[in-house]
Amino acid sequence: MNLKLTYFNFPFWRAEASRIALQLAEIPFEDVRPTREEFIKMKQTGELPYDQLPILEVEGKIIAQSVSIARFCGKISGLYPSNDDVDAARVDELMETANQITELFRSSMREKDQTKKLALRKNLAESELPKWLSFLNARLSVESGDFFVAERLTIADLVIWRLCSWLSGGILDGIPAAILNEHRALKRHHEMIDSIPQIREHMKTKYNQ
Ligand SMILES: N[C@@H](CCC(=O)N[C@@H](CS)C(=O)NCC(=O)O)C(=O)O
Repeated sequence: MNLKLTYFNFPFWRAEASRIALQLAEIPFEDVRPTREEFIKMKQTGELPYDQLPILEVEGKIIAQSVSIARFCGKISGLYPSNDDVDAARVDELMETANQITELFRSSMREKDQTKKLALRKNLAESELPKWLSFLNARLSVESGDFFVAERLTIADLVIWRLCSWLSGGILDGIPAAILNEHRALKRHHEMIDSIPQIREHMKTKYNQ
């Protein structure tokens, strides 16, 4: 299968979960990482269905929207439940939740005034994120296993792990790096995925992280 995955050169969940799923399954793909200027050109040429990244090209057909791409990559990589519709729906649920949490940042990302931006982030750090991270923490505990769904690694684990790395990476103004600490199951999950040897090696090689 001819696959070309296009996203910026950073390990955000929107593409990184799919990149890692394909890599773990040893499925070759073209890993395209455009600069901002190249991204603007892509928008001008009309090749992005929603003027956004990531996109995945499969045999010449374009798929957009991170969750659709992750679901597709999860399926072909064996990281999406194939014979249990409830487990599959749980994976979808978690990826939609990652999207919803990410969207909480949209207005503060766009805010140019630093004081207003920090006020928006304060609300995220003190109210919205603790609430949503508690929800995720509780969903993890439901399974009483190490993974979110079906007691094995799925694409949802990779998505939530990258989301949590972003939230606790100390790179978001106004969001403390300790944001995960209260959420014990989620933090344990994050450390567990982070220490899977192939994932560790990938993060070290690609991003020196
Ligand atoms: N709903 C889209 C959102 C994608 C998105 O927000 N992509 C960002 C990068 S993380 C982007 O393309 N930003 C550039 C822009 O919107 O101009 C998805 O799920 O993929």
